[in-house]
Amino acid sequence: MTQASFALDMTRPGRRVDPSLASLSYETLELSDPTFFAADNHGLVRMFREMNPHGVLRIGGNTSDDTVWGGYKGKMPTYVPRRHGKLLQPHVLKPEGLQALAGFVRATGWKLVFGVNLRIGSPEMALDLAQTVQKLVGDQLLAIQIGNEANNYEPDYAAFDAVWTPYAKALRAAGLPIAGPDTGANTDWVIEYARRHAKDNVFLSRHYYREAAENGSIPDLLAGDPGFFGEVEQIMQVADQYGLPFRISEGNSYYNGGRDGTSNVFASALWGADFMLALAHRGVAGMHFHGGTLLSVETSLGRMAKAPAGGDIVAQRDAQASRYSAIAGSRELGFQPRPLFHGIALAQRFAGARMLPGQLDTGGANLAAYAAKQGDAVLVTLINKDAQRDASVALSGLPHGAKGELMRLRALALDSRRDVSFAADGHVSADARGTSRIAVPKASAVRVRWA
Ligand code: BDP
Repeated sequence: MTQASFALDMTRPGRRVDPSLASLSYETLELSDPTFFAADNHGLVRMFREMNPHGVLRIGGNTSDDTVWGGYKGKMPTYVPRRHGKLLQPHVLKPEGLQALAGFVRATGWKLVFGVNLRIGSPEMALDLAQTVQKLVGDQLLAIQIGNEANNYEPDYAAFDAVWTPYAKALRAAGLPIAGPDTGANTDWVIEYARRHAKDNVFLSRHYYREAAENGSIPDLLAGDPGFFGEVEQIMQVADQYGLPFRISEGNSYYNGGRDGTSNVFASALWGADFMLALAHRGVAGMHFHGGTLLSVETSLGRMAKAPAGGDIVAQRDAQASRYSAIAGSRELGFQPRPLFHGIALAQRFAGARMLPGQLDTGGANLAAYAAKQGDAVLVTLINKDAQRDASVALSGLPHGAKGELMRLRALALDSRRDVSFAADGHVSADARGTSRIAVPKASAVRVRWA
């Protein structure tokens, strides 16, 4: 048993956790089935509301830059999208897909971030699409974003800025809210973009994936990514300077569709909870986990996909979803949470709270700890990402004599694909000096709400 400690400091409250922290990202191609994002797709509406009643849905990804707007009456630009060297037919977004999306957004209460095609070089078509989105979605439209990971097709920031500017001008002149730059991984782009365009934007954005799926593994995922959080701190300095929120508008464990046996197992739940709280601690407003159907994500990568049939209903639903998706299933089969969903739900319990600093001594285990003040209550989350070591964590700095309500996130093993639970697990008390001891078994997390 590893002896660890976590000393809370109630005297220096930090960042407020934005209620939209738990957010999602889907491919534009998903709208080609107007029964998916639809008000009467009750199973999916329920999953969204359960994850977060105040979330933000971002529609974009590679397929946003491969899509032409079917409702556009102007001159269609000639263009063939290319991905991984393959020539593809552009996807046509039909008005029914957008109408259904508007109904879905209303049914969930979520806000919408919508991506328009930058690669095609038609600000006119983008404006027409964005205005249609705004007409349908109203004030639930948070922002239009222009292009997806333009760093993959523009040689440098200056080239991106040059093609982006006519779009931004057209959208702003029409009174549309915009956000960006939605770069894949270029922190310098975000900073330069903020310097040039902060006043025209409602938030700043970039993406995050730890690595390519080919290089993924459970130990790699759970090892953490301190270099990335250094970049987040750089962006937050600039975001604060301009008074803009910063969102990870798309991201997940591993790109190229996620890694089977890592992105879709219990390890991803511990990773997701830790990742979100590490972002919130630094003041990041939202984390949009990318996912959706296997078909749309594989198509976004220029690959063909067909979900294998067979197995019990849980396996069948699982097969419908991209490997990193937090939600699996289909309208016909019903929807179910992936392990990651439960990790997101755990972190989302911090919504609206003010993060508190704390001194963590891990005792050598792979442990993360977060605390926050939520009204009169104090929240503490301990995440034991260690595959070998159980931990016993001595907490101090708690409200004296407080009663703590436990919830545990657990599964049989780090590579469990199902039977993940996030459930109440009794009570503990802090003593008269405000200390308490909590056991956190290996590969599990606990959340304690002290009142
Ligand atoms: C991102 C793209 C998204 C892909 C994802 C991936 O925006 O469309 O599905 O990578 O590779 O770069 O999984």
